[in-house]
Amino acid sequence: MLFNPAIEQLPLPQLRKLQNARLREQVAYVQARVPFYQRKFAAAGIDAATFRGLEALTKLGFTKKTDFRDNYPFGLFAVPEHEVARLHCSSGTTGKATVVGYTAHDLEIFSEVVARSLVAAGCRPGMKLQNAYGYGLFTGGLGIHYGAEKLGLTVIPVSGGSTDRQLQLLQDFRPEILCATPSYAQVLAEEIHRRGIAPEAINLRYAALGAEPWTEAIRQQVEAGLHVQATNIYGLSEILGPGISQEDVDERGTGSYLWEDHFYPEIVDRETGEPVPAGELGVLVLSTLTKKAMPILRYWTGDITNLYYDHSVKRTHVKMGPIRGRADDMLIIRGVNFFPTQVEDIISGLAHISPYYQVVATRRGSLDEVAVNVEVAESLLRELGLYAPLTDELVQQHDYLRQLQGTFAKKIKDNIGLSMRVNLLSHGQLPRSEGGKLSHVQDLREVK
Ligand code: DLL
Repeated sequence: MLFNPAIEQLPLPQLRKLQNARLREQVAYVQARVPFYQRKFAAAGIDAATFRGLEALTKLGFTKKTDFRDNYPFGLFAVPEHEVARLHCSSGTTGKATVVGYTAHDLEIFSEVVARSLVAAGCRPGMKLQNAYGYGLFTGGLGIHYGAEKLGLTVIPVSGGSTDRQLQLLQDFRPEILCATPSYAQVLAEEIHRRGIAPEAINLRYAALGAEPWTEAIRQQVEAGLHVQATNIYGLSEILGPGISQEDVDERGTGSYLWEDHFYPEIVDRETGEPVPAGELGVLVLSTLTKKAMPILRYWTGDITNLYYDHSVKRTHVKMGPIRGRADDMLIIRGVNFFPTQVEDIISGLAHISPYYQVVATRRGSLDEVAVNVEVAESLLRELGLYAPLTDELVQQHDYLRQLQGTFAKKIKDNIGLSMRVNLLSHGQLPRSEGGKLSHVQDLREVK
């Protein structure tokens, strides 16, 4: 089953034609309504009346996160405030929130692409979906919620956290689908194992995981622990929210379909901003083609990935590889480039370490120093009878924790080639944003 076969299987030449027409319309729309784009177009010598569509797109320059901050809160809106039906925010754990707005029409499209995504993830009308993405200003909760309703699912809007309640509902309501961040899905899998909950007690079949980078190793753990088929769902508030791209459950590991009729993707070189050769890695840049409240052209997502067409498959839309990191997350430490996902790969091979970690870079004199702060699995601390927040002193007093710290540091050194200090923490010690995410990198060095 496809949610919208006519569009999802639209032959490429027609899809391009549709994108071209929509892009030209969107360019004319922002030129008439958004001072930020009026200024940008004037500076680049662009006029909607003569704009040639996709082939001229790169002339537009980029829209960046700072443009949202500079126009806080409503400066990028293309409609009067009373036409905005909903507001969301993309809030990091630091800094001013990024505000995004939607008209009723935008919310319809939001639900449509999420419904398409959920079908690709394995959902069928009549199934029940437990939604463990945070409800609130974060786009994950409500975004999935309305798409699931549009598809005809029964939604269990439990929101993030409260592991006891999540597990209770999984057993009592017996949903077939779980939507959660991959790290929270790992926590649930671990708790099910620890509590000895029998596989038959839970009826899950599918999990749509996203909102943060994850790896094949995490997929295997979640699939084995929750007895599901786990797919990737990607999105970002500035462009919409979840549902910009989604992996098909039968094509797991081959990339996520990006819904090209509403979002036009490009991959550019992180240094030069120029398009990279087809299929190569670079920064994902997205343009909205149909948004009314807050149309955004050439948004620099900062997410590193690649795009390719896979002609042997169910849909015609382009596929996006997994997010390999963020352009601004990459750290150069004593000359070595590394992405925090490399630390994540090591974590997924270690018992008793949770997926919650943060890499902190500092500089002492002219020397870079890196610490990895990571939360230990709750179950281990309970076994050790440790209920107070972990401190280095406590870690040194417990042989097992000291060894765990040493093993982790050694693996980092062996695999990444850098010495990093490992700080073990208790669950909840690292700061999370409202969406339950935590930023995996903090670069506190003065000279970058
Ligand atoms: O995280 C929207 C979302 C909600 C997506 C639920 C999927 C599921 P933001 O809070 O604006 O929006 O954060 C967007 O999160 O630029 C990526 O860096 C990261 N991200 C989102 N999905 C994925 C994914 C939501 N599947 C930022 N894989 C994006 C890797 C992801 N990173």
